[in-house]
Amino acid sequence: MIRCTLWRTLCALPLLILPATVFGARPNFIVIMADDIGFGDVSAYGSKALRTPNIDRLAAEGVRFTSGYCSASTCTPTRYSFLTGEYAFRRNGTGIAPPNGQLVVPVGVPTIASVLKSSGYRTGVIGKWHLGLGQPPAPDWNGEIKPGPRELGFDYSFLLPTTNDRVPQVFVENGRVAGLDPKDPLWVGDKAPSPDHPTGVSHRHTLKMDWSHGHNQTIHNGISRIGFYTGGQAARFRDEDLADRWVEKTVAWLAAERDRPFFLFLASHDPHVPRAPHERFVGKSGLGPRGDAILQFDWCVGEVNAALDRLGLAEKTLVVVCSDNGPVMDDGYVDFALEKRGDHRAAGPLRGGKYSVFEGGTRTPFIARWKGQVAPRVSDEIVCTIDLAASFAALAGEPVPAQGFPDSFDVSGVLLGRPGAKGRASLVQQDNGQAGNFGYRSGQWKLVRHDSGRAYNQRVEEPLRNTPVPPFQLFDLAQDIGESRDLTVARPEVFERMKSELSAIIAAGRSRP
Ligand code: NG6
Ligand code: CA
Repeated sequence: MIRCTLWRTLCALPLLILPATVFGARPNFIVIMADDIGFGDVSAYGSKALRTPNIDRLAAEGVRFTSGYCSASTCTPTRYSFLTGEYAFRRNGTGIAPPNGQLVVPVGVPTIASVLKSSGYRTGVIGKWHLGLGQPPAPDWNGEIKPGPRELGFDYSFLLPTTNDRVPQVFVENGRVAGLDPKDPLWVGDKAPSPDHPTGVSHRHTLKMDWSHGHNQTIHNGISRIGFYTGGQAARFRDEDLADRWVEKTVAWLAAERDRPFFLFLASHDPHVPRAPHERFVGKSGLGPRGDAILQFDWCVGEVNAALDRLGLAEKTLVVVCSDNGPVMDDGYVDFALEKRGDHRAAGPLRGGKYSVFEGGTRTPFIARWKGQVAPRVSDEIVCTIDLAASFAALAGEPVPAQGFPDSFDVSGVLLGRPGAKGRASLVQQDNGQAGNFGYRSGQWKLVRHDSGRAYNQRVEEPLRNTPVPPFQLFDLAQDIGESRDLTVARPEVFERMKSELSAIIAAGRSRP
């Protein structure tokens, strides 16, 4: 009898030691990733011109990070790192994916989705994918498109395959083009299918939004794009309906999965070009289509919030709102983002934006809310989208595979606003990945390295240009958040230390011990 009681007590001990989240109360996870939203673009981060009440509500009920980052200043590498927990600069081919690009994440590598799936979570991705699909030479647009999200651990997927300024404008649901009529096959290519194929050059006068650079090939819905396609007419969507469709699919998926633990990656396209939000948002921001698209994103966040409340899930779900890279004004279409911005500063006080390794390229709004679990707070701990893999695994009580998530740190304590919890000590920031440009933040210090000697978008409020830049710069972010006073000469010891730490992280192949 005594032995039996002792045995029971011993068995119960590990359960007492485990955090509450591991036993009995594992949260659901939703990551809502915006596309090109900047640090200064939402009112919780100081925007006066744009009011974003739904994002602000999450911030007021959760943790609002002032040093929340994505790992790259373009889309594909940030998404690669978010899924795999690996810095994208470690893998070739992770730069901006082309229209017919194949899946850039190797099948078999642990992903945030596969790890949560093996931990008993239902997993879904809805929205912009832009990580390539299928195998060489091109995705099988008229058949089964694989490998794709399913092979990476997602039970459900409803995707815009690339990015909406690239062809084709169709949804891929669970590996097939949704609504495709087999009698009208979809063809996608990088050369014009015939000499008389209408393009943004030959039919420029018919466009409802003109292009400013690139984006002048196949026309759909009055907007010319990057790449060529024909057919698949019944499957094509209107740009204006993208956000509505994703909200619809999200709400339905949440309702279906409400009784099981789930992980949803909801990848918005706002405010990426072409900025064509639904008609009900047009003219509402006063800042032109870019501002209107941000209001549409805020609306999406509100709809997800409302669904969580309605389904009784708000207190069971950790919601993260973040971005895939910083802001850009003219990104290829004449939508007057720069001309109509007024006093609005998309990157807030930060220097640089999309395509750049200055802070504005990767430091963005970043909010985590698990309603009722934490006292709301503002945190200046460093967190990054690359850390969500290890952090969610920890909250799910699932060990990280030995070779998996090599650059992802468990920052779950700070995501939950736990007093005294620490974020990362340092973070490597990259651009699209080809030019050998890096940012390296460690504590208050920021090293900027440009092997190429040039940088895009050094000032987001100026026209997008690739301009000369010194090979190294050092900034003290505590004094100079706008990265304007180079301290490489004044602080040689910090400069040397930062340089060698960055090189060591790049050479080591992994940064998580
Ligand atoms: C660039 C495009 C830009 C955008 C970007 C990808 C040109 C001139 N520019 O090459 O418009 O599509 O790629 O953006 O074509 S991202 O947010 O998906 O990374
Ligand atoms: Ca983007």
